[in-house]
Amino acid sequence: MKIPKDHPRAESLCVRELITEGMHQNIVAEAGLIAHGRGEAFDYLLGEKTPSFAIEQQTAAVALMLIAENPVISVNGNVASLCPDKIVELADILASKLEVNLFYRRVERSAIVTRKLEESGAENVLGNEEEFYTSIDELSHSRRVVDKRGIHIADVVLVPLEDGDRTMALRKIGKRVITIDLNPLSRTSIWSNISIVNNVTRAVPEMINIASELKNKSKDELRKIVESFDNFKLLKESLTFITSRLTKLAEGELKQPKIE
Ligand code: PTJ
Repeated sequence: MKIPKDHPRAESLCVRELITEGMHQNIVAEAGLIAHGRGEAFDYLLGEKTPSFAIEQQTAAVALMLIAENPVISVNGNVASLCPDKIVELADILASKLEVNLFYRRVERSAIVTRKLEESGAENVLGNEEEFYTSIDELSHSRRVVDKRGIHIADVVLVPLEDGDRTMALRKIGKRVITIDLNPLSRTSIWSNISIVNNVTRAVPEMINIASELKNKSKDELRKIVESFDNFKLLKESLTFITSRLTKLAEGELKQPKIE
């Protein structure tokens, strides 16, 4: 569908188009549409802008990726549809591997998601070659299949837009996990080492900018950023932010716009 540029929600509708188009191309799972709708609702509560606490979360996440020995970015259907170029660029600047890991895993879907990343410039996407498959025993569903060269040996895994089970499983096997999830109350956010409460479409490009600044810092400086980061303090801040925003709206800022 062609979105009229002057539509007041044009940006959001264009993103919806990306997701639905992604589903028709077999990149996005059907449930990915539901996940997207849930994300949209939380983004409304945030005001559809990056709050300052998210910049702090993103900075700690980038610092942790930069000091990691074996960083991996795990990609699912939604991320491959929403920001394929940017996720490839982020992996590049962070010297991170990219691995396709799907909740609703089907071999052909995994290959289509991989192709999408390759069309966006990725060179070595992991997660598709059977000879390198291994599994995370802590997980019962198909997401247990990981690549021996990627998530299996990673010390830090960035899982944008994730389900909570796998975050828990990755933590249990000793990985440090960074997530991007608009829902600060999700199991994903609660189980991560660093939870970024922001929209992937804003967080990923912002993380690229942060990475180009932090790349010149020493490992010691980066370690200090990570060590001083308190995940639960920031998660609570995200709740305070939403609550006070809603309170201000409820106490008067919410008004009907003038008809011109
Ligand atoms: O492609 P697959 O097969 O791996 O499946 C991917 C989905 C997303 C369908 C699967 O992982 C899933 O079912 O996830 P959940 O449990 O629905 O969780 C998705 C989370 O992402 C929810 O907490 C949403 O609020 C959040 N979310 C949705 N869209 C965005 C988002 N967070 C950040 N940015 C978004 N654009």
